[in-house]
Amino acid sequence: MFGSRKETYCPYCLRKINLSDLRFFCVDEDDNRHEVKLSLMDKFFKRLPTCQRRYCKNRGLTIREVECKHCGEQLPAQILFHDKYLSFCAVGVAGAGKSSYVTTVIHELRYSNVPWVLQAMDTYTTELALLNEKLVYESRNCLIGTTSGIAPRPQFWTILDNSTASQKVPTYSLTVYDGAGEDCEKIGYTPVDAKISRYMSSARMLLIMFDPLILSSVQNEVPPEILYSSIAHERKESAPTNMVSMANALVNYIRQSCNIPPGQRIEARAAVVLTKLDALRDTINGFAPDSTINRESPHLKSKGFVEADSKMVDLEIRDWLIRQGEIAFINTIDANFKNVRVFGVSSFGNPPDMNKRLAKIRPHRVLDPIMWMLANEGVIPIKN
Ligand SMILES: Nc1nc2c(ncn2[C@@H]2O[C@H](COP(=O)(O)OP(=O)(O)OP(=O)(O)O)[C@@H](O)[C@H]2O)c(=O)[nH]1
Ligand SMILES: [Mg+2]
Ligand SMILES: [Zn+2]
Ligand SMILES: [Zn+2]
Repeated sequence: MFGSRKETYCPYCLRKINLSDLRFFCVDEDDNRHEVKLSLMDKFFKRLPTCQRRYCKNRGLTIREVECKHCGEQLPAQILFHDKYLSFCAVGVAGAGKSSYVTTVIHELRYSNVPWVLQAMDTYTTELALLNEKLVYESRNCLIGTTSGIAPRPQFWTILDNSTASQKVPTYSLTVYDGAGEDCEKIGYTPVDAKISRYMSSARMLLIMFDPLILSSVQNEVPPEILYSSIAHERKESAPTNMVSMANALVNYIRQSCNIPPGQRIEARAAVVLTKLDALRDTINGFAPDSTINRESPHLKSKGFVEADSKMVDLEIRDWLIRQGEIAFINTIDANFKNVRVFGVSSFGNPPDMNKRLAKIRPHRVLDPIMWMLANEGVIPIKN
């Protein structure tokens, strides 16, 4: 499951794949889709095949469509040719802020001063990123809830690592799963649930998104207009308030699908991410103005992952969660995952207004969990 770094997995059925596990198709203008087999040379050079059909307009061109032999799902052709296979899966109750978070992370990775270049591998990823980016950054509207009842379609990105001076630019494939909270809350035994749980169990990092605004202790303190604007109203009816039962459902599912006995901790990294930090700014029981969590993230500037800063943030938020009575949630996560780190983020930087319109987007610490994953995968150095 969590194999060595050079291995590639089908992001849908999670089988380990190489060239011979794929089927290739040439699609010419007349929509005459036909299969193209690998030649011996293709296999030897580990390269994509070219169409050899006699009168095909694409003869001699590299194929564009690839599917997994095992599950039949379409994959981006480049997926095999990366130095590392990274993936994360955002889970959390409905309206926790998962999609907003993913949107700002992708935006930060693409447009702020980071040493990486991000490229979408397929049109679905390109279009979704464009749509969400327009909504949030240009129209300044909140996103609407992710469609539930279907397994989330993975988003495929290539990261080009510009931080090394070597001639060959290392590339990493980054798969992002962002499903509907409604589906994570009541995960059962339908085929869709099985698919979602497979995604969760295969991810190299789980982002367990924790919405502080579901806690009654917080609801009593946050000004009503901020509470109103920071909650997903279309989800209000179904919104559960219990992170512990969600955490339990989550770990049971991962255990089952990966066959991990109860006494053994799950290997996947778990980043617990407290969202919507901006909404807590003026609460008495919130974080002190000079606390580490309120300071600017130091990682990018330090060109690495600053362990001391991250550990401090982890402590501050754990302490805060305990003060809110959420010790059972933290215990559940700690008891089940080998590697847990707690983070706090604000995707927007400010709460939306009463009409759910956003001010200029100023993400706070959104890249921290991603930098933790990159540091642990050896992509960026750990600074002590
Ligand atoms: N104040 C504040 N509110 C936020 C922030 N991020 C998200 N929200 C609010 O939370 C609501 C839900 O955000 P989404 O990103 O759609 O949540 P989700 O977890 O993807 O929800 P589902 O797709 O339904 O599971 C938004 O409409 C915003 O009102 C944030 O950084 N600050
Ligand atoms: Mg969503
Ligand atoms: Zn597959
Ligand atoms: Zn052809």
